[in-house]
Amino acid sequence: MRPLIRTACLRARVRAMATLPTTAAFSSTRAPSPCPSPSRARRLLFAARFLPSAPPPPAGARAFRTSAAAAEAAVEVGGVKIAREDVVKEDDPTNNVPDTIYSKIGLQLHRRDNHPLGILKNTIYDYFDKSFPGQFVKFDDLCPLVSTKQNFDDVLVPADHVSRSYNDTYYVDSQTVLRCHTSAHQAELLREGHRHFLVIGDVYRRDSIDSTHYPVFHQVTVFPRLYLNVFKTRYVMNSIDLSRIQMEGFRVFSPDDWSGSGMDGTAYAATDLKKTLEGLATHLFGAVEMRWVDTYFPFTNPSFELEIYFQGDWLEVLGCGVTEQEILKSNGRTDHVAWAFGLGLERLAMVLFDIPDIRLFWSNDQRFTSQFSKGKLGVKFKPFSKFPPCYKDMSFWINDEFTENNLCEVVRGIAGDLVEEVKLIDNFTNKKGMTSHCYRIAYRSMERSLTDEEINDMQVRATELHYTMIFKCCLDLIGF
Ligand code: FA5
Ligand code: MG
Repeated sequence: MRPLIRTACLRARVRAMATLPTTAAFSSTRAPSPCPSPSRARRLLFAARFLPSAPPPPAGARAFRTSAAAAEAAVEVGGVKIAREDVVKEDDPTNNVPDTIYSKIGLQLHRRDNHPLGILKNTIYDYFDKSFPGQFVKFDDLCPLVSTKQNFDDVLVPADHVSRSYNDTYYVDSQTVLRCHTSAHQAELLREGHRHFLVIGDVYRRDSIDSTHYPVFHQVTVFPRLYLNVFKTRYVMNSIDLSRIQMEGFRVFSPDDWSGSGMDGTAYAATDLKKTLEGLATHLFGAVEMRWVDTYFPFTNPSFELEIYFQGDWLEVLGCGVTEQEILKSNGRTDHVAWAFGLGLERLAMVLFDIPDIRLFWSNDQRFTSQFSKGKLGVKFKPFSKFPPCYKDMSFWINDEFTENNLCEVVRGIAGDLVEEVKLIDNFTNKKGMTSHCYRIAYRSMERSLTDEEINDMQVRATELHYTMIFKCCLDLIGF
């Protein structure tokens, strides 16, 4: 009897889910469908959006919230007030921003002089101020909410590029995203007449535990309802990939600059770019071995990555290149050439300060924050008491639609930063060709001991939500 009861219960839930809107996640031309009234299953899905640190509002709270209260709770970035309601829209099928992401907006770790990211930012500023006195204008307070035009079109990201998908980017609505790179500001700053500038800001991406791509478009076409909601609960599993701070550098040259050099504009800019960035790497790391790797970005040609040899491994430090002519032309710089680079501050700071886990950057724990002070780059972090991880296993039969990424999202949605790892530990196929997976989930707080009770609760909720989704997927397949 037990399995039947369980199935019936799930079936009731997924029936309710089947009423969810079918808007294609990638379509920016279709208007959002109206949302049905909440169901238990829907609430289950949304529950995954809330972290222990950001509990869901009590029942009815949203209904009574006034716009004045929302405005009061808003964060301000670059003069723009951003309230939760502006960014997290549970009833908008074109929105996939969870509360965990909203809670990071406005923190601006890079603007804290005593924070490792602020210290690193200031050291990079020093380098540019010394190398190009008075030339580079700095922007570290630009609003992270940008249009899809700024984030993609203005920097020539092709219409079918994977980064435009709901799977990769946080959409506030079909026309507005949380910027996924600081390059989103290039065009507007050029139009404002800036020639040399640095932009530092928080960027938001929905990266997964590994970088393998899966056929997003196919999945969304076949399972729009399911995936739309799975994406809503998507979280980044690899701690190194959590929200990050990026710096963009941009330098424009006029024909006078390269005319006497014997090089054409592109070669001149590429040479200057490499020299500038090698100088920056030396400024930060001292005499370090480095190498250039050819790569591709839609907005530069040629494009490169700089890697440094650090503690026995090649580490990608930044991406860069000579800006595509089309970008310069459309923004008032015909006949000029330019270079641009983008680097991630956390990765560098982890190496320079010996910080073992990216989650620590977001910690308010005094044992972390008190270790760093203004102007002191490279002070080695002393780990404070490490709490042991707690492991829980989850086993289930999989079908063709199962992806590890979706499981990871579910778990991160429930447990937030408390999840350290989700790892496949058993993969078994029986004689009938059915495959089961067993995943081991490691929960660990950077700051405190977790109780058995809270871990069990998270595990049960994650399992329930995951099963609901698998089951919903099966019913979709058979046209239920
Ligand atoms: C970009 O974001 C480009 N906009 C950079 C750029 C700007 C190229 C201008 C050319 C011209 P990419 O996704 O590779 O590219 O990120 C740039 C840098 O951010 C990386 O080199 C790395 O330093 C950092 N970064 C990117 N992804 C991660 C990650 N998952 N974890 C840590 N750092 C990352
Ligand atoms: Mg890269």
